[in-house]
Amino acid sequence: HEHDSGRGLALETAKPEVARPPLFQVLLLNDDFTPMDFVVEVLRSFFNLDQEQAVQVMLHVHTRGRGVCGVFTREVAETKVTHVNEYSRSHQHPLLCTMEKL
Ligand code: NFA
Repeated sequence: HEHDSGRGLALETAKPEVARPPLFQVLLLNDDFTPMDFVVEVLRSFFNLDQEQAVQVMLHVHTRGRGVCGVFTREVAETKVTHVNEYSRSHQHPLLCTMEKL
C-alpha cells in the first residue's frame, strides 16, 4: 500500500495560510433633503457607531459628498446597503448607501 502523501516534511509542517476575503467599503452619499438627525440614527443603528463617531461621519458626508460607514465582506456589505436603502425609503428620505471594493 501507498502511505506517502507526497507533500514532504517542509510542507507537512507549514502554518496553514487562510485566504482573506475581498473587503468592501460601505458608503453614504450626501443629498440636500435627508435630515442630519436621520443620518446619525442610521449610522448608530446599522453601523454600530457611537454618537460622536456618527456625527463625525455624517458631517464628513455632508461636506465632502460621500463617506465610509464601515468595511465588510461582500455579503455583509450587500445586506447593509439593502437594509439602509429600504429603511431610508420607508421613511421617505432619499439617502443613498452604496458599496465599493477596497
Ligand atoms: N445634506 C443634508 C442636510 O443638509 C444632511 C445629510 C448628511 C444628508 C449626510 C445625507 C448624508 N440636511
